[in-house]
Amino acid sequence: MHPTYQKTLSRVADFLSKNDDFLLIAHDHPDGDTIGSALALYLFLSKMAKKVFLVCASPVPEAFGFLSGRLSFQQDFLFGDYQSVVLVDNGDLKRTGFSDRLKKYRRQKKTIINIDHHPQNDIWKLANLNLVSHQVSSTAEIVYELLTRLNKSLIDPDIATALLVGLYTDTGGFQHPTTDRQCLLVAAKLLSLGAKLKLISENLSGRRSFAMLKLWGIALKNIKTNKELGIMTSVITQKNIIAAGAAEDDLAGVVNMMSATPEAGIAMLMYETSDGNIRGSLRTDSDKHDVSILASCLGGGGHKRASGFSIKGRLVVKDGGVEIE
Ligand SMILES: [Mn+2]
Repeated sequence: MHPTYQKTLSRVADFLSKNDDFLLIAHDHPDGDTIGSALALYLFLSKMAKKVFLVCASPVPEAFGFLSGRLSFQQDFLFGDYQSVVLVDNGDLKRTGFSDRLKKYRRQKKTIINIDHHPQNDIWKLANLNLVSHQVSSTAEIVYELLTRLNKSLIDPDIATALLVGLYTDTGGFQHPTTDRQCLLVAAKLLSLGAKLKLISENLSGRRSFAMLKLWGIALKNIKTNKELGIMTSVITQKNIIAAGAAEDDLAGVVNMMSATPEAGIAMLMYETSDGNIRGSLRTDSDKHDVSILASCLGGGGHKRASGFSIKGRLVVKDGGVEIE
């Protein structure tokens, strides 16, 4: 690992042990990595008898209901109450859901720590410490190293399970190419600390509701391929979501299923959100493509193989094609 990373790891560990009061922020529309990593940090710092507040601007999806401590997530916080902030897996400032308050914290010279594995972004300037590695599968891997540095004996089965959720979800259930030796080594260590892998896979991979299957059916029916460009797309409107009795969260996994087909160099799923936006998820299983470039053209971002964007508007299906209005 890079020497600067190791140095920052020590500095962050030092800061966490010497200070007593932290606001932890998971990104909005949270995934398993931000939820698991932030929750693990929350449970761990609470065991160290620190004052910790855990926040995520969006509700935590029901699928994560099996995690103990999940109810500790709050959707908002009081500005004046905290001395330092830890951003976990946030990717960029907008995704924190609290850009303005974080900029104010910065002006008040409060300490902001950024723990992440996303590409460099606008948080880097704002944060005092950037504990970032691009070589890891997930932010949870970084948090595991940090907690080990602080006091490994405090990692109990609940904390280990939360961290394993991060590794598991960001690697698509240990299937993406980011599932390397280091990732599996950390996963093995988490298992020996009591992490419950079966509980995770049952809740996050196995479980599909009737509404979810109905919605997937619509998404799969709407698939179109452009052979020249090697792009496979599908769309879901709010009407589709309502007709299936489903929720937006139920679409998680559809785009991965699309990108696994040999015809799809790139897979893209666009769906309407209830607040008048169109969210796009992009995936590729091929080294030849970098979907984060495509996502950033549309004001979004992410990783080479998985990224997304959000734009104002709605989807209009016309003559077998789709337009954005
Ligand atoms: Mn992540």
